[in-house]
Amino acid sequence: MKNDFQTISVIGLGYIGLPAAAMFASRKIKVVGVDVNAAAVDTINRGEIHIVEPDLDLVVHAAVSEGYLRATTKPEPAEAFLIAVPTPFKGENHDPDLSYIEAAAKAIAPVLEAGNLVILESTSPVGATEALARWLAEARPELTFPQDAGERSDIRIAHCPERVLPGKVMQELISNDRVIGGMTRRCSEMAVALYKVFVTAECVIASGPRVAEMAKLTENSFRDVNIAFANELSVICDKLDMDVWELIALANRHPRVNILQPGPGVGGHCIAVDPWFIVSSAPKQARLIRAAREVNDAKPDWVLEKVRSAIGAHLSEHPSKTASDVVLAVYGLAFKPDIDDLRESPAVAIAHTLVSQHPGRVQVVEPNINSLPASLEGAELTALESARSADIHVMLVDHKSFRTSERPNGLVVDARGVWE
Ligand code: SAJ
Repeated sequence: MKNDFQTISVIGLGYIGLPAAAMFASRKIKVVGVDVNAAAVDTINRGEIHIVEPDLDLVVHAAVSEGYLRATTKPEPAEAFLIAVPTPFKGENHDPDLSYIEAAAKAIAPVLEAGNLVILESTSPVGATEALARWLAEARPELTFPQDAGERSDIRIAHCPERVLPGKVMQELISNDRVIGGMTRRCSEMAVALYKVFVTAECVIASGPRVAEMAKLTENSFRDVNIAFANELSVICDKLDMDVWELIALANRHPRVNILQPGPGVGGHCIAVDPWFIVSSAPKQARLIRAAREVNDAKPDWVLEKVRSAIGAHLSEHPSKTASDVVLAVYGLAFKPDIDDLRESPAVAIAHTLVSQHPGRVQVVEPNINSLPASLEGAELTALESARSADIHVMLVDHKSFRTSERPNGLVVDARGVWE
C-alpha cells in the first residue's frame, strides 16, 4: 500500500506514544510529538528519553539528530494524529476517566484540516472513540466527521489499541498484529496505510471502533482472569499444604491447559485497570471479570498475612527476641521481572506496609534501581548477598539474578516460587 503521510503528530509521549513516534520517525516520516510535560519535551528534543524501554533510547536519539522527530507542548498541523494518553479509572466504582482523551481532542481540534486522520491508541472503554469524535465535531463545526457524514467525512477517525508488552515494545510494535476499528471503511483503510509504515504483521480491520475497544479490554481481562486462577490456586495449595508451582507445571503438561503463574498481585497500568472498564460498562454481567480483579487485588494482603505469621513463628523460636530485633529482607519492587518500573507495583505496596508496620529493620533488594522510592523511607536498599543474614526473606519479584540465587537460611515467604 502506498504511504502518503508526510507529517504525523503523536499526542502523549509516554510508554506508548514515544515508541510509536520514534518508530514512524525511524521510517523517515516527520513526526511532531506533543506532551503537556515540558520536561519530557526538553529531554526528547535533546535526543534522550524520560522512560525506560530497551532500544528506545537509540531510536529516539537517531530520529532527533536526523531531524525526523521533534517534541513540543503545543499541537501543530499534521496529516495524521495519534492519541496515546492515559485512561485511568476513578472513584470506588472504577469508572473510566476519559479526561485525558477529552483534553487531547480539544488540543488538536484547532489545527485539524480536511483529509486528516485521528487515531485513538489509548486503551479505552467501549464508546470512547465515538466520544472523541463528538468532542472534535463540537470544537470544529465547519468540518464534517464520520458520525454524521459517513464515508464523505472531512476527518477520518479510528481506534487502534496498542498491544505491546513493556520491555519488548520496540520489537512488538513491528511484529504484533494490529486491530483497526475505523468509524467507516475508509477510516480503517487510512489507518491501515499509516500502520503499514512499520508494522510487518497483519492489520486486521474490525467491524467498528467499539469491538476494537472491547478486543483490547478482552485481551487484558483474559490474562487477568488466568492470573487470578493461578493466584486462587496458590491460596488453595497453601491450605492443602501443596506446592502450587509443581501443581501448575503438572497441569500445564496437558496439551490444552496453560495456567499462568501466581504472584504477589497484579501490577502495571494495564492488566489491573482495563478489566474494570468492562465491569463498569456491564456491572451485572461481568461477574467473573470482577471476581478475578478482586482475587488479584486481595493477594498482597494474603502475602502480608504470611509475613506476619513468619514473624510470629520466628519469635516463638527465639523467645528472647522482640519484633524490633527481627530483620526482614524483601526481594524485588518492580511490577514484574527484569524491569525497573515501580509504578502500580504490588511489591512496592507490600514493602510499604512492612516498612510502616514492622518495628525492626527492613532490607530491600532491587537490582534495577539506585535509590528507594519515597514511600519506602526507613528501609535499606541492600545488595543480594548482604540480605542473606536477614531472619525472614520475602520474595516478591522473580528477577533473573534472584532465580539463580540460593535459598537463604531463615524463614521464607516466596510469592513467586523462586526458592520453592
Ligand atoms: N503476572 C503474574 N503472573 C503471570 C504473568 C503476569 O502475576 O503469569 C503479573 C506481573 O507480575 C505484573 C502483571 O501481571 O504484575 C502484568 O504483567 P504482564 O506481563 O502480564 O502485562 P503488562 O501489564 O506488562 O502488559 C500487558 C500485555 N497484555 C497481554 O499480554 C494480554 C501487553 O500486551 C499490553 O499491551 C499491555 O498489558 C497494555 O498496555 O495493555
